[in-house]
Amino acid sequence: MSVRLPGPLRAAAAALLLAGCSGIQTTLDPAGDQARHIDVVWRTMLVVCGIMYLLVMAFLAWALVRARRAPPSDAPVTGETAAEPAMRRGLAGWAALIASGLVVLTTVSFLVDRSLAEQGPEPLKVKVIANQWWWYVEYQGDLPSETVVTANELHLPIDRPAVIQLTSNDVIHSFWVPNLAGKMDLIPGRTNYVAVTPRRTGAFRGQCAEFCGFQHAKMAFDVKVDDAAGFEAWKRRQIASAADPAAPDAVLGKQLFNSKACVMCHRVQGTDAGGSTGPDLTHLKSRTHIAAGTLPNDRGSLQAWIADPQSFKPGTKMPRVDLTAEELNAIVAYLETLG
Ligand code: HEC
Ligand SMILES: [Cu+2]
Repeated sequence: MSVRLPGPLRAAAAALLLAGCSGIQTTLDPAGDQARHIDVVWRTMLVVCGIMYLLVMAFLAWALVRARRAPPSDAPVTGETAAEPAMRRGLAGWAALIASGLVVLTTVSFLVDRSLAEQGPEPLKVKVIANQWWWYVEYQGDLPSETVVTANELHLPIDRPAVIQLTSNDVIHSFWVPNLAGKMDLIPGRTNYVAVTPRRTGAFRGQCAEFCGFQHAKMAFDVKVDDAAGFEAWKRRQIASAADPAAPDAVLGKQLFNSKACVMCHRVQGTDAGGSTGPDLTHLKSRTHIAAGTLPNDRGSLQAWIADPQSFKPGTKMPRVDLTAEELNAIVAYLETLG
């Protein structure tokens, strides 16, 4: 459903409506079916309400001009004046116009609401569990050994419907990738679903859209839409266990990681680390950001984050673990091998 305008008018409308509206976190640059449908509602509302507004303003201006022109009269009004039948017709027309505007808005939002609830055939299933303040992401495989677990990053293949199953471990959060779909709450003890069918490859940004505590603003995630082959390749890499480090400092780092508190909260598949209160780190380096979009995933940020997580994300559930500079260096050298 899209409005077709003649060429030049289209270009003007596009310039007006879209100037500066493209981006990786905006509803105005849809990259999937659901976001495109929501965009139709938005544009319909803008056009219908815009026309109504202009009409009201035009009549108001007309009435003001007429009132000034009319000769002052003190004579009491009795009976029906000559203008009244015309006014009655005008009012009826106005009421009909408002009613049809509302009917258009209701119909469009009803149809779009229905389309948002539809799940495509054989959708890809992804499980997302919200935590204060990060996202657990899981792709179930046919076998338990094919299950992919990651964090703060969602990978989707283009043109394939996906259903994202949403729940929460603590408070209510809201899952929102504006370029792909609308918001959906993640509620403890309840499972919600959101359907997304990406139609454009690229990187997008999601954000928790429900105030969930101190670090609500630092609860973002990356969304990567890839072609089918790229997605499968990513999945295969994620299924693999972490490779054993070879460099001496990384070997030491692995030992330290597994003997310090890190091991209680983080999982590294294929090692003794099996904690689940924090993000899975098996393929940490394959991700773009750490701490839910808070810092870029580079050596310096990892070092700074582990040295003092609270200074980047006050209140975060990752405590400061006492480490010497050498220990910190070794642990980061180990984490850098988790590709
Ligand atoms: C009490 C549990 C706990 C301990 C102990 C802990 N962490 Fe964490 N860690 C977390 C949580 C929770 C997060 C998510 C923080 C956030 O984004 O708010 C996290 C995030 C991280 C991240 C960023 C991961 C990502 O993908 O965003 C790294 C790297 C990390 N921790 C490494 C370590 C290392 C190394 C140690 C040991 C020195 C350690 N953690 C100790 C709970 C813990
Ligand atoms: Cu949240």
